[in-house]
Amino acid sequence: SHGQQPSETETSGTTAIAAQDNRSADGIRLAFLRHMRRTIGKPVEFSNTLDQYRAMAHLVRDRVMDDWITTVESYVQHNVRVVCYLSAEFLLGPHLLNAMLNLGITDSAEKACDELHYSLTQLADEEPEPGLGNGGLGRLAACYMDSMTTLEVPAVGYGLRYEFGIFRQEIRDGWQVEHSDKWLEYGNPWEIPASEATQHVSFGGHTETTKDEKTGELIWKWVPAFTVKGVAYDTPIPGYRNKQVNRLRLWKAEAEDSFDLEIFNRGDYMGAVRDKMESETISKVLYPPDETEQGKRLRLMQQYFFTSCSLQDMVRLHKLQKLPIEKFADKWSVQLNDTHPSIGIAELMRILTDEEEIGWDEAWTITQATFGYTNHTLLPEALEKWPLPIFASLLPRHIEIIYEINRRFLKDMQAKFPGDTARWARMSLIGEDGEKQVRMANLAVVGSKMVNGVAKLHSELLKEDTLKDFYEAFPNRFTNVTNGVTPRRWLMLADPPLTALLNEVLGTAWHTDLYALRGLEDYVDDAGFLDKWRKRQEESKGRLGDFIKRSMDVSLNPASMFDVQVKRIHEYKRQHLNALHILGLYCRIKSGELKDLPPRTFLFGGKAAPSYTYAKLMIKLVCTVGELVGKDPQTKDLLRVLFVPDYSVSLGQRIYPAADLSEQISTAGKEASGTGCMKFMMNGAVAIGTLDGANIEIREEVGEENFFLFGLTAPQIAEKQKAGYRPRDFYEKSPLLREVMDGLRDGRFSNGDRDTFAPLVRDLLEVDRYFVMADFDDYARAQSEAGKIFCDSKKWSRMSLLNTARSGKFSSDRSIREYCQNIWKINLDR
Ligand code: B1H
Repeated sequence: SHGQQPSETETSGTTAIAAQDNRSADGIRLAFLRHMRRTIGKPVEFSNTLDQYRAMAHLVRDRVMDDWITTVESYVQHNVRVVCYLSAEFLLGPHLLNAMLNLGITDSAEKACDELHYSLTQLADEEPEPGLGNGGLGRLAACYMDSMTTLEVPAVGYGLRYEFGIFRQEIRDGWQVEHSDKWLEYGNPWEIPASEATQHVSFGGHTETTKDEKTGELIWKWVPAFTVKGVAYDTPIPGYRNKQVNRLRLWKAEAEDSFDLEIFNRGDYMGAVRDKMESETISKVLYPPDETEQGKRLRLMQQYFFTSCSLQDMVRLHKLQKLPIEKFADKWSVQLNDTHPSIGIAELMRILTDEEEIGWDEAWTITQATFGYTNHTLLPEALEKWPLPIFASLLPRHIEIIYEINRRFLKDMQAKFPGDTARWARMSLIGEDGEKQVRMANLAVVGSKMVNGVAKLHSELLKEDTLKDFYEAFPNRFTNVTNGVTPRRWLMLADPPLTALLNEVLGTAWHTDLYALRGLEDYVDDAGFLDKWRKRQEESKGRLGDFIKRSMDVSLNPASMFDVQVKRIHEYKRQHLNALHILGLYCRIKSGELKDLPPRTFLFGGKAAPSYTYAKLMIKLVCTVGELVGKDPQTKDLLRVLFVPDYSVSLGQRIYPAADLSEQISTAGKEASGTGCMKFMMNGAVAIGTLDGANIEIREEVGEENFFLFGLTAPQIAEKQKAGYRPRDFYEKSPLLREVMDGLRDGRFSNGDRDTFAPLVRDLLEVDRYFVMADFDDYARAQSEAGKIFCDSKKWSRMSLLNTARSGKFSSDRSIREYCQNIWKINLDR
């Protein structure tokens, strides 16, 4: 068999047992020893844990590579249609244990480790997490790669190989401090450079036209100022137990060798170095802050760089397979993960018209048939718009193409909506209010065959509001695909004891058909099983408690309710609402009003954008509340508030299984979907939340009696906004809110410091864009209800079990099936 690697037995020296197959414990142990010698280059007895992790990673990679080769061969042989998922972020999380899980070699690896006297989990903890994403959007891309491969959808993920991922967060005196993330410092065993795929991407310069001598047609030529080399690094993505492996291809920017030399030879040494630096800066860091002109320009360069490399790569592969370029859209289905890669629409037009010399109309038909656009946010400040001067100077040919797309598009709209000049102006790809801008969302909608939101409500709001004009012009272009998360990482990897319990009663079908978890409902009145359910929940909390003790030296009470909010820190996600509610509890305990409160542990985690001052103040608020309630003898046994620093995928895997209550408290209409809510649900946490994003669908699935609902609805919010919202009215009406806000203003909670939180208090009482004041009382009501039910442990376990049982819809396998059916037109039952 070809899986066999003879050298494993050849070099082992210590044992006569040949590796019968490379998935056995013996096979793994021998491969480990071989990599320790040949890849790490150390006698095993001198190796440290990092060496051991690396040796293990390499042998697991070998096993993934075998399946990769056969997958690629079969794709080429069958000339399959390929999905290209273009995303500026892929937040993969650690590979080692995930790859073992998907290959089905975890038990063998554990056994091999036992024999070598190592702990597999300790080895795995050495892996630096590839933090190539900010939050939900990047993690979604990673879940989709897992599901596409598991469902055997031929797919390539295309993105940027950032040298520095999302910053590492430290909390110092309650304030966030950022450190750079050197995830590549000791090499990355999970990637393979693909030299054949190197691309060249141009920037700047000007365009020229010449007349074709025979036809008299105008020929456009882009004369760029400089080019940058794109080097491909591939990471294999294994499917779940199906021997399929897809490719994640990330581009690294490097200086063009010849280009450097040319300047260098002219004697402009500084210039050569500067250009080299500028080239390599493109893939240096994940999303540099874009407030400055320089930052904006760099970000646009990143987007164009990886999108152009990716499209050129598709064209290269297309031709390699001798397919006619006119059939591009039959072969490739390109999904735009938000507008970040939407410049690809103009880039494909450029490639087809300027380079492949296809006529405009045909090129446009191909382009539109190629792309799909997923929108991830309604927040106006997150809808990308590029100042025209920056855009035109970096991409002079693309701006011409966009003007031409726009000219034709507006002509259609003028025919469709005669006289409606205001509508034309709103729909134009070029914004003319104030400084001229290129509107990337408009470009993405106009250039795609399908547009989707990421949860039912979000997709409706897109049609009713943000993209209303476009919906009215192209109603059939709009659809919804509710997000999902992969149960392999978020249930099986995150919670092995729960997985074992589920396997025991349900078998293993749920691993790839999460709806099979419904079978759990048979046990909902089984007192013995509910007891088991509660015990395993307590064990999960104990495991997280051990970790927090080890890493933060804080002891948690596993009998208390674990009430968790982990996600990016943002005003619309309202971590401050959570903190203010805790201050409310504090006040009521101090006044003697609250006595028999069930003890609670409030856990927070998440990063604030480095330039987002308000969000950083929200972290400080949480930490201040934590110190206050933790020191006060009257509250310290009842309330514990902890901000867990440096939230990440791997930390999430520790936290979700231990949560009792899941905080999903965004202002209605603001969270496009949310995906953390789904991870909590699968792991049996009950949600407290608003009617926002995927919460609505979670509540629909789990039943209203198993969800703690509160707060204004999206239409109520919109109405309040129109009528003129006055947060102070709510402050005046609610005695508890008044006590909390007054206390915060007067320094009662911060050792007399009245300054730190003054901006926050002022904002909440005077502006409160996210309706924290309006929702405070109802949130406190829902919280107290949750607290009461938690005291009835049987009732709570029942709710918890039903959350897991009814989480089937939220598998990313279901999402990917819908993308295949409604957007990519890929038949899954081949
Ligand atoms: C989401 C983003 C996002 N929506 C801009 N938009 C970024 C926008 O660095 N940037 O410029 C980064 C990220 N991220 C999230 O996507 C939504 O807020 C969530 O509700 C949703 O679940 C997630 C996945 O669809």
